[in-house]
Order: sequence, then structure tokens, then C-alpha cells
Amino acid sequence: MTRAVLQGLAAPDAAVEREIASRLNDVEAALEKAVRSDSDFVTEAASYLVNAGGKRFRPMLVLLSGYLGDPTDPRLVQGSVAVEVIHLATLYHDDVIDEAEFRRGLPSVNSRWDNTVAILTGDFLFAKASEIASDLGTDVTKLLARTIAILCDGQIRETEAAGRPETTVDAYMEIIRRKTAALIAASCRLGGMMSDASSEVIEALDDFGTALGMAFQLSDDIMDLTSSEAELKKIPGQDVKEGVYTLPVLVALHDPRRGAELRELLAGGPPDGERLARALEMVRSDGALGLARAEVSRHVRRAKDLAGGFADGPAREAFLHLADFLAARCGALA
Ligand code: GRG
Repeated sequence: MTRAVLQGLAAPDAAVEREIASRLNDVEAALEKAVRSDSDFVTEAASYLVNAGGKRFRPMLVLLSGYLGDPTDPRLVQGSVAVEVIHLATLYHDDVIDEAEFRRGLPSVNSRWDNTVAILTGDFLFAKASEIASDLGTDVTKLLARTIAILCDGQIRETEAAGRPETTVDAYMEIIRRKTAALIAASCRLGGMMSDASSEVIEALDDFGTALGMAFQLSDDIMDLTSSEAELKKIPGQDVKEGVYTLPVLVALHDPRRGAELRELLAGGPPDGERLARALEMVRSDGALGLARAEVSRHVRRAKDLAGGFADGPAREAFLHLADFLAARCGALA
């Protein structure tokens, strides 16, 4: 699964690609170890999503950020494992919250077993990530604890906003800054910290990660409306169905010409069946997707400006490619 990210990245040269692939293999081995328990059942539940795939986007960002310092520092592998384990834990909990049936193309943990197993396994993984963080020092423990609090805060805000067409664009942008961009920014910051990059570079990495994380989530939101079921591995329009009104939907809702019609359609709560089809058609047929793509472009340009300020080398090259890739995947200009 990591290969997909490498393709998206178009790693600058074959030697660097081999190095990253080898460190990602180390991350895989360490991940497998990190989620083990003395109980076979706990190990099975905690390994379930590790083995189900995933892009390993956050470990990749830790490792790439390491090229702005000493990329061979072994703490980069442990840091990568800590952020991926946190990411995995949020997925276990998110699937309970959303009552999701599938994750990464397999039955979700809550449907394979039940909510109790999914919640407790998520908690187990958070604790495992904290243990790894503590081996990496107080600064890492603090960074990851703060990031987990921001993730929860973002998810709570999303829950409060769910099914509310009156949610503002600003409120939505704050939700995704917290629930998605914060962990991506922390991954980049951690890569700088674990490779002893300068404090200026570490701050710039955090800003870069925030811009990239915003573009990542906004492009995901657009693809939920524009891609096929085969591409998404889930039904298009799932966000709207769950009452998560993403940027294109909010833009359409606030459109002075056609917003009232969509607001009326959503007034009865998150839509399903005919009502969902009509809502999706309305969002897809006016200028909302174009405005959402312009917002992706804005974050992609910010990410590229920041990446352009990094020293010439594999991180800068890969970050520029990655920002372009996020724009291209949802049809936005870079
Ligand atoms: C900390 C107790 C506690 C709970 C966390 C549930 C929750 C609170 C936060 C959810 C945050 C969340 C699921 C945000 C969405 C992040 C996101 C874009 C996930 C998809 O990431 P990908 O595309 O997935 O990188 P893969 O499967 O490739 O790893």
C-alpha cells in the first residue's frame, strides 16, 4: 500500500526511493510489534486495521521531514510508528461514531466484532502510542498528547455540527484543521524534531503540514462527491448521508440563488434515497465544487511556498510533488 504514496510522490531519485521504502519496511515491522499483546485476541483486534492496509501517509511525512535533518536517525522510525498508531486508534473510534460497516475495504472492527471491542482497542492503541512517545522524550509526549486533544476537540465539533445546514464555512475549516490537519502537521514537526532539524525548519514543517493537511481533507471531501464507488471503496455522497456537510455542500447551502432550495431539502435531517440523490445533484451542478477546488489550490500553493523555502533535497522535491498530487486528484489547480 505504501507504493501508492510513493507513486503520488514520484520520489526524486531511485536511491532516495529505496531508502524510504527500506525505512517504511522498518516502520511496518515496528508497527506490528507495537500493537502486540499477551492475549491473542487483543493482538488480533489491534492488528486488524494495521493489516488491512492504509496509505501510511503520516509515517511517510515523518520520514521525508527527516531529510531536513539527519534522515538516518532511528527515532524517525519510532516517531512514524507513534503517529500511525494514533491515526489507527482514531479510525477505530471514528467507525464506532459513524456506525461504519467498512474500513480500508474490509468490515470495520465494530461490525467484525462490536463497539466495545472497537472502543477498547482504540484506547489500547492510544496507550501504546503514549508508551512509544515517552521513550522519545517529554517534548514528543507533549506534542502527541496535545495533538490527540485537538483531534478529539475537532471530532466533538464535527458531532455538534452534524446535520446542521447553518454551519458556517469558518466553523467547518476549524473542524478539519483539528480533526485532520493537526496530526499531519504533527507528523511533519515530529520528523524535524527526530532528525534534529533547526527550530526554524521545525516551525516551517508544522505550517507546511497544516497546509498539506487542509488540502488533503478538502480534496477528500470533493472526491466523496465526484468519484465512483469503485474509486472510493464506499458509496459516493457518504458524508452528506451522515450529515457531515463538507465545504462544497456548505458553499452550495450559502449560495444566494439556490441555497434556499438545498436548505429546504436538508431541513428534514441528513438525506437518504431520493432526497440524497437530489441533494448531491444540486451540489454537483452549481459552482460549489469549483469554489471548493479554489480553496484546495489556496492551501496547495501555501504548502508549495513553504516547501520551496526548504533546502534543496529529497524532502523539498517530494513535498512539492505531493502538494501537486493532492491538487490533481480532485481536479484543482496547483
Ligand atoms: C483521541 C479518543 C480519541 C478519539 C479521536 C474519532 C476521533 C477522536 C477523531 C477522528 C479523526 C478522524 C477520523 C479524522 C479523519 C482523518 C482522515 C482524513 C482519515 C483518513 O486518512 P487516510 O486517507 O486513511 O490517510 P488510510 O486508511 O490511508 O490510513
